[in-house]
Amino acid sequence: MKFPFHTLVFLLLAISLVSCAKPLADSTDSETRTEGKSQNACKASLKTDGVCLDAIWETYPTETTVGSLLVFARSLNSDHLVKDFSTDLRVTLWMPSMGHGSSPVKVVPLQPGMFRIEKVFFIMRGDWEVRFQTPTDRATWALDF
Ligand SMILES: [Cu+2]
Repeated sequence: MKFPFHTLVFLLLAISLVSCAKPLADSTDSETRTEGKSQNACKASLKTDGVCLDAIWETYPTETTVGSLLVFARSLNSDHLVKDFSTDLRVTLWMPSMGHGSSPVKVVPLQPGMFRIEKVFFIMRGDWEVRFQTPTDRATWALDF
């Protein structure tokens, strides 16, 4: 069975248009995602302090080894490090579904606005909270381990 020539041209054109349209749609999507990401990167918002706590794993914990977390105090209004952020940051681990904590972590101030949270150990798999507390505010980062 043969198609008329103009049908073939039309089909090829349609296919090329579809294949062109996809990357364009993808790039629009990824731009939106990138914009959203900088907001999502705020793991815990200290709204009274006006500080967003960004956190990245330096070492991800396992069921038998401790992890460490780098925490950056970023201004809620800009992407700037809050260089006078209180060094009196307290951090605890909590499993909300079962109502228990874990062993104490160690908060190491690296420079104003930057901390390393050491000895992060989750004693079981499941839902956990990293609870941040300053003298004037508190915030929680919920995660699955
Ligand atoms: Cu538990």
